[in-house]
Amino acid sequence: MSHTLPELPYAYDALEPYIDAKTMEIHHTKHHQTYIDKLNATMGPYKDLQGVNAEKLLERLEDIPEDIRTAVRNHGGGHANHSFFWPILKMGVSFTGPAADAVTKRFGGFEDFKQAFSQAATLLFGSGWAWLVFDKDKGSLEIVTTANQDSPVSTGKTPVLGLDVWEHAYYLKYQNRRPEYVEAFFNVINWEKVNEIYDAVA
Ligand code: MN3
Repeated sequence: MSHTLPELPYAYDALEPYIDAKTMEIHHTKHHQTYIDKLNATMGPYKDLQGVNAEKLLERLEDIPEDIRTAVRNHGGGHANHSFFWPILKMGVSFTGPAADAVTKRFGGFEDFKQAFSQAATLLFGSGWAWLVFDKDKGSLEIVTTANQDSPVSTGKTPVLGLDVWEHAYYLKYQNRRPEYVEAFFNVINWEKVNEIYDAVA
């Protein structure tokens, strides 16, 4: 079983004007596809690992053979992170439901959460992701960032919401203005999907 590109649950222009259609198309068909192609090439000689989904591989990176561990971390991470990202985007979903309640309880309200998350996403140096995760050890929601395509699941944290802040995610429309892209993201968060994810992990 090889890894395949998941279909987007919406059209490329569905997030306009916040995230433009061209960026979505290139991001999905080129960037995400490339992570998948490289992950499949990496897994080629490892028949017993070929049927394992990317998140499961990332949850136990220490058990992955050393000669492919970095490739699994990068390309498996790229596949898992983008697969997580697409469904949590949608236009016009209101901040309500169990995840919203938990966010309000943890951070003091939507605006406080937005500020804390935006700061993390904006200050992250270089390429990576900002995340809202459920930390099972602490039993609470936390904001974390990861470098490159590292996944929170590799450190035992479960993503509830995530934002790709690689330049490829925003450069066509926003060029170097990452803070504007981060601001725009808050208009296209699919809180219905985030509620589903939160209910399954918390
Ligand atoms: Mn990306």
